[in-house]
Amino acid sequence: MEEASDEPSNLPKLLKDEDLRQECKDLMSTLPMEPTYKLYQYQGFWYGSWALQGILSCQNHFEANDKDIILVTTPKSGTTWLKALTFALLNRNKHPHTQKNHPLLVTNPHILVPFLESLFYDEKYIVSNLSQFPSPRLLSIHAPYVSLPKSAKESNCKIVYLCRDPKDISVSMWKFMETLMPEIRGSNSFDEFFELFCRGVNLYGPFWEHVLEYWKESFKRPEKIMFLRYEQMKLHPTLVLKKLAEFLGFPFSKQELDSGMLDDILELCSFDNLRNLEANKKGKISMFGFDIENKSFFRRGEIGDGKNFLTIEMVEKINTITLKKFSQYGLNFENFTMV
Ligand code: PAP
Repeated sequence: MEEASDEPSNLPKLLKDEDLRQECKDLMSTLPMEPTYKLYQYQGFWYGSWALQGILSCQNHFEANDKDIILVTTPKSGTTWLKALTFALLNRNKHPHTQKNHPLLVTNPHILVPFLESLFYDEKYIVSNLSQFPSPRLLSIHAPYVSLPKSAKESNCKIVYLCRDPKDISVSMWKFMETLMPEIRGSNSFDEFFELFCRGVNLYGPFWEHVLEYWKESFKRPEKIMFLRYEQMKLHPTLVLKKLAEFLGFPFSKQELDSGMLDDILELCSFDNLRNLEANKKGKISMFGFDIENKSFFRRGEIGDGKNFLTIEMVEKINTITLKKFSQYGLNFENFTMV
């Protein structure tokens, strides 16, 4: 089996807003803007200035090749988990799960599988480094399908798409934002955020359109796009990991399955294991314009936690939107058949 991506080095230092490139500033001045969180609407979806610059650079400069593997997620859908699982899966020969200093034991998954938007924030970095990633390059992005770089759509690179029940996403996103921007805490702040979320105005929103684009594409090109839900991963982790390995062209052999390797990888990447590692309890990672504490990627890791925070009215509201947008496409987060 061919070996896969290992740790990329020298991740770029983030620039500040005032350092945005002129092309991005020029574009921003023409785009609709949401003032509370300073989001800009580009190609129908909402971005912070830093992500917008990253997306523009990706669109202009990223050249996907047929061997690339790109993990696409709606924010707070389990990106960190999917990164860990895919990294462990692809590197299982080079880094057996038994390895004492396995990269996942000492490094946050977001370093091992970087976001393209974050890499492309600094064009200089990308030109010099991305070509040096080992093949297959394992990368990630939050971009909607419409804004993916052309080469990612047209090449035979594989795309694994992950989303999650929007009730849980809305709460997970809010809790994450509170850790990044403590100043947003306040009695009415979540209500305002939730209203905007329901109107599709949030990072990489509208959530429902983001999901539907990939859902439809996954039927048109099932060999290229694998569509996953966080809930499937939680309820059927063994089956999902097996299918993921097959989809990516790195299936588990009978011998590997008999040895229990699949369960070992699941254990390595489990919420409790990753959350309790020093590498994830401490330290920060610079991306998307923030210094983000590694521990903020590990909060509850459960299905249905949104209901503990949302009012009955909020649950009804978001369920109604989801039903209206998704039911005609046979898509939901409660009652699905496995991949
Ligand atoms: P990102 O999109 O900003 O990278 P992402 O990793 O998608 O974040 O979201 C974090 C969510 O995944 C958190 O959900 P919660 O807020 O509802 O708790 C986090 O707890 C959960 N998560 C992280 N790692 C795992 C894991 N190994 N297994 C299950 N869930 C996980």
